[in-house]
Amino acid sequence: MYELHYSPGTASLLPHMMLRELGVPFALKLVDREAGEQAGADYLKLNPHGRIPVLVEAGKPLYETAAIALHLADRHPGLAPAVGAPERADYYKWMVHLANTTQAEFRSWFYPHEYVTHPSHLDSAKAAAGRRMMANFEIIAGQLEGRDWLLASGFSAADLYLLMMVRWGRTLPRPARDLPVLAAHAARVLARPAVRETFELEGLSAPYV
Ligand SMILES: N[C@@H](CCC(=O)N[C@@H](CS)C(=O)NCC(=O)O)C(=O)O
Repeated sequence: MYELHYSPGTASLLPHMMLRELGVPFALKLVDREAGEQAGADYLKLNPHGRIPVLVEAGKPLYETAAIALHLADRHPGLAPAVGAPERADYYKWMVHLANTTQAEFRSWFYPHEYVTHPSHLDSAKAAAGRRMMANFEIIAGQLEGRDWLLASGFSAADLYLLMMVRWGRTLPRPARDLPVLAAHAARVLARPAVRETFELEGLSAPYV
């Protein structure tokens, strides 16, 4: 059985939604961020970077949100096009873009102190991160225009990833949900019972994005 080390609303939200969508058994292990548990010796054995999430499978820890997501989608059918299918390339594009650009950029929005050497540069670093994020969301919205899901083949793990990004994007000067295409997409994903259940179990309250 899988064990998901999580903290409400953080990057663990993606694998948590996926596990519920896939209907596979798993146990949740809360990482107490307030107490700094992610930097403690026990957690560092699971992820030496001290970041959430970690998925433990048969005693073996796997870290990096996207790696966990790709692995779960490979192990259990339903959230990704088959290997070799035409939409598989788009699936890779979205999963990597959301991980490598959108989520990575959020690190500089939420943790700007990691990106400057002097506190006087903090506001500027955060403002620049916000600008990059908003531009990124505009491009994603343009790509999604006229369709229900990111992939032509239908709903996939990439849509869950985008929902998590749009949720985090509610803190930007112009929230991601202000782009109507993204708000409509988020509403579609949030209408899924497994997604609602995940949000409720994590104690996340509306408005979700
Ligand atoms: N690239 C990592 C980043 C994960 C990450 O930044 N997680 C945040 C929560 S959303 C975290 O653990 N923050 C605590 C910290 O950095 O001390 C991944 O995708 O797993």
